[in-house]
Amino acid sequence: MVVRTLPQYPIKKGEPAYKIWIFEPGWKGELPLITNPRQLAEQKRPALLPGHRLCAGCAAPIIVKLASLAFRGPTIVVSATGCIEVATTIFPYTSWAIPWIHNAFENSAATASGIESAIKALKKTGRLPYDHVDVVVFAGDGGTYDIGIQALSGAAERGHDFLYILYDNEAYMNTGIQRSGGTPKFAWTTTSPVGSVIPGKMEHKKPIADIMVAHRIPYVATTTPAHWIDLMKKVRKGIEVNGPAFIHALSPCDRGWRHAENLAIEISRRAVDTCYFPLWEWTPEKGYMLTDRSLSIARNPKLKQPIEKFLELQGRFRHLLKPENRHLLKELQEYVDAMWEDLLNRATNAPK
Ligand SMILES: Cc1ncc(C[n+]2csc(CCOP(=O)(O)OP(=O)(O)O)c2C)c(N)n1
Ligand code: SF4
Ligand SMILES: [Mg+2]
Repeated sequence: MVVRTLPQYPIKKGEPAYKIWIFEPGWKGELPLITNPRQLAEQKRPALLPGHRLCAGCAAPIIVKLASLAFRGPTIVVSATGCIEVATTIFPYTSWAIPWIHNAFENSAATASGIESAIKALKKTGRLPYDHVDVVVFAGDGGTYDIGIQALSGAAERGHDFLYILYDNEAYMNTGIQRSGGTPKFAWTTTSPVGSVIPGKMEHKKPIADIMVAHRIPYVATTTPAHWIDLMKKVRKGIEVNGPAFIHALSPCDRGWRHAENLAIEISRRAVDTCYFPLWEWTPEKGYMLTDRSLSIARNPKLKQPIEKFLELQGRFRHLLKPENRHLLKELQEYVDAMWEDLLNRATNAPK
């Protein structure tokens, strides 16, 4: 089956912002299927099928499903060891409806590089029956901030054409909630316990998306599953650029963050509303650009919420709301404010 190349982002002037071009596997129409999110949910089958064993209330499968609704297809998914991998491919079953490969914890970007090189070679010799085959990685924070950064940095520097989606649940979750370079300061984890010696993790989160910007790859963005149009648009952009693209998606984990099973979306929303996790994208042409709710907050600072709004729903931060830890809360608020100010100064579309 020959697959047509679909229209490129950005969407044309005058079209509703939510309009997204979708390729449905097996679809043979002349024009791309154009749909809105509601139709999309009704019509398009996500790449991740029901029956996986990720925890009830986990944000990770929401991210995968939304992302896959924006795939143009055909797509090959690469999975680092982590919750998404262990819970979707329990031998002899799989929840993936598209080609999928598991690699070791540390080398998903290297695996993606190899696949992309093979696709290029097939294309060059006329043996690829498609205009393009997209390669998308899903890897956790442990597999990205820590053990996978070498492979990721190398693949970015070599310029391989793939999209890397980091689902950041801010700890090594499937192995028992150990702290990672993505765990925020003062969060409880099993290796940064809260007690009389330390009040949780003592270091701040590594600025992983900014580190990817420093590689000057074609596209870098942040997103959350609560901002689903934002997420799908960014995934599609990341796929359509030529060269490496990186998307940092916040991924609440009810087990590790100690929150109720129905709160992943609300917590994602509050992460953005408090400016703990701002939404932006970066391209070499335009630099940092705020998107969605973060752009609204930049235009109307009254919308910005205090950091407690993000913390109060999560057991991993319970100690920060005790009266004796008010100074820690103040420190965290000042850190978030400083990071937000810094981003406002860098964002080319923030009101100056
Ligand atoms: C080299 C190596 N070290 C350790 C492990 C054990 N291990 C597998 S997954 C994992 C944690 C993954 O954390 P993260 O990438 O954040 O994904 P999550 O489980 O949180 O989804 C660890 C420590 C491994 N598989 N390989
Ligand atoms: S441990 Fe957390 S990230 Fe892993 S499946 Fe459960 S809720 Fe999701
Ligand atoms: Mg993790």
